[in-house]
Amino acid sequence: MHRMLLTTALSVFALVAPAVLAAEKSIPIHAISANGTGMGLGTITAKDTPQGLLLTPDLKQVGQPAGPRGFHLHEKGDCGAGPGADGRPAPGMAAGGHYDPAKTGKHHGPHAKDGHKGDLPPLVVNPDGTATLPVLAPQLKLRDLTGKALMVHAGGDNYSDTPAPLGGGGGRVACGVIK
Ligand SMILES: [Cu+2]
Repeated sequence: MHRMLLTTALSVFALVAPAVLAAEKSIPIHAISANGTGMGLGTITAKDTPQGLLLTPDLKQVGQPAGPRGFHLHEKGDCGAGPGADGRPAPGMAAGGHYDPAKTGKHHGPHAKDGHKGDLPPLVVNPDGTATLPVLAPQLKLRDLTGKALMVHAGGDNYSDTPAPLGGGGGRVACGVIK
């Protein structure tokens, strides 16, 4: 009898567990510097919805300024430092560029079909340094995230390569590797 119950419980678990595990991902986010990955800032939870990928931040101490920050899916799952524009180590450069499977080379934002697939809506930092406002990425699915990195930039994002490349967000300040 016990054995039957256990077998039943195990088969129910086997059926349900993969669906539960696949339904969302909690991605740990860290401050980054030219020395590599630093303090943990919290998590961003990613979940598929009928409208697209929902990313819900639960972050603290993201730093100033408050307001919208450039936020993207970068192509490599590595938040380490790498050569910056001047060749010296710069934060988060090991994550590579924005996820761009179609090789468009264009930064046009989360709704455009002719640009980086990894362009996300901006991450809003509250005046107290927390970030809690969810964003929706209509062209991404949870499975697109595996093996890449979420990146938060120092400045905003105008969804254009002008006047500055890649939305003008500049340096990389926080990052999370997606397993
Ligand atoms: Cu970026």
